[in-house]
Amino acid sequence: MKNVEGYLNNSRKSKGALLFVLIDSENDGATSAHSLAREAEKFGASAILVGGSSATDQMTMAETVKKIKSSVRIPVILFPGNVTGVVPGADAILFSSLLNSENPYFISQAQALGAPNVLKFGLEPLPTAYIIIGEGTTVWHVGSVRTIPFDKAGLAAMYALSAQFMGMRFAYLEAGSGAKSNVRPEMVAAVRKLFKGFLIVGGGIRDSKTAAEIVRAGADAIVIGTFIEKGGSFKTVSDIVKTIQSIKR
Ligand code: 1GP
Repeated sequence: MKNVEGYLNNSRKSKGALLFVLIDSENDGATSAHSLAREAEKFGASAILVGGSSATDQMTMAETVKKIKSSVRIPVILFPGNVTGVVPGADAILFSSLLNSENPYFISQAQALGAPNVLKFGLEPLPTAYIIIGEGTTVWHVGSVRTIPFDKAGLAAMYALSAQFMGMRFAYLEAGSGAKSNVRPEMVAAVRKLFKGFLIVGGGIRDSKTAAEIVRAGADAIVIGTFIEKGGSFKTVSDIVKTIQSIKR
């Protein structure tokens, strides 16, 4: 797909808030990654994200992306945790800077190392401010994160405003895969006030009530990974899609 950014912005306008399904390329669950992706599309997901902070096997990732790409029509977007997450065959990449990392590697160095392959593989870069909330998750550990507590909405909003000023067109508020708590709606609302771009929220979302609160607070898309990977019902996924698409901003 050409112009994934245009597709996402148009879908946001025409459908309401969107669901992205995250598939870990090293998913070893009972259902294959491409079958999960196909189901996700059937039940209303608008994009498939492939990646994860501990997915480091580039060959498996490339193979998984290829299979998913041939199984769905919605865009396949890489969600890299490191340079190893840059592989051919996807439509686009969340070209992210982990703004609240204490390690410059995750803010700009991995990006410099990964950029030539983004160009070489013809991936559409979606400039994304990646902001991790809370602590104790894998992404928090791997990304050397300077913790933003769940109740410090103002801190997240400061980072989001800086992303706005730096020209990033996407921001991703991340509680971490399998997080016990999701990002609170109050924080989403504080970020929404200042960030004008496409706002993605993920981590620990498993039901339509939570998804609805986050969307009402201003998210353009929510991300669900663990719930689906662990065999959560697609009926719930379908309810989530219907609920978030019915919320008008
Ligand atoms: C993780 O935000 C995503 O990067 C999805 O989180 O796996 O908790 O749904 P979950």
